Amino acid sequence: MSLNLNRVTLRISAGTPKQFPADPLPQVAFSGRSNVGKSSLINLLLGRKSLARVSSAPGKTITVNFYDVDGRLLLVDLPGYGFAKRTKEEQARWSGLTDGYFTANRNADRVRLIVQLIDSRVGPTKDDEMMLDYLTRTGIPFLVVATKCDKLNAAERRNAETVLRDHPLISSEVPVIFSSSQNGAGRSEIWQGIGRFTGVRL
Ligand SMILES: Nc1nc2c(ncn2[C@@H]2O[C@H](COP(=O)(O)OP(=O)(O)O)[C@@H](O)[C@H]2O)c(=O)[nH]1
Ligand SMILES: [Mg+2]
Repeated sequence: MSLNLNRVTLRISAGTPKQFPADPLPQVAFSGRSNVGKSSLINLLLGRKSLARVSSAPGKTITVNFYDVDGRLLLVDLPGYGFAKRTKEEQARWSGLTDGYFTANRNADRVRLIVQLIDSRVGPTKDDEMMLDYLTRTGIPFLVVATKCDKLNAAERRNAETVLRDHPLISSEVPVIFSSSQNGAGRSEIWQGIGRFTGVRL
């Protein structure tokens, strides 16, 4: 049976790793800088306008949001990073949740794929590079999604492709997909990647 995208719910907005769901569904997590377009991408993938909150005040909420897709898959919105105005306390909360997700998670073996978002206009920031390095060390497969590609002209797009493709922390087997939540670019390729790494039939 193919995935029914009319059956999507926010399972939990977890403020501590203890609240992470314990059930054995495969998980796909979305990681990226605050404001990179994570919530917009999740909405695009799920065909919803505002299931995941799209914020104009980035970095305000530090939670891990689990979306149950048709009882067969969890899409996980990780808290954004690179938010300059965070206090030490907020930064510690971010680390606790992120480390908790990748290591202390009872279901760490259910994490099948990380979708690492990078703003296509900006390219990898120092924080993105730290995350790419961290992801590489977890050994969990990841793909790179270059967001907001609707804002690039053809020359900028070619340049962004080269920068990402040639980046030392993005090896040649890592897919790089350009996306736009405005015009839907990348949606089917990202779903294909999710299907391939989770074994879930789309
Ligand atoms: N032009 C354009 N803007 C986008 C795109 N994706 C997100 N945005 C805008 O970027 C801002 C941050 O998006 P959001 O999804 O909340 O980012 P998050 O903090 O990573 O979850 C919002 O103003 C969005 O409308 C995109 O593909 N194209
Ligand atoms: Mg968000």
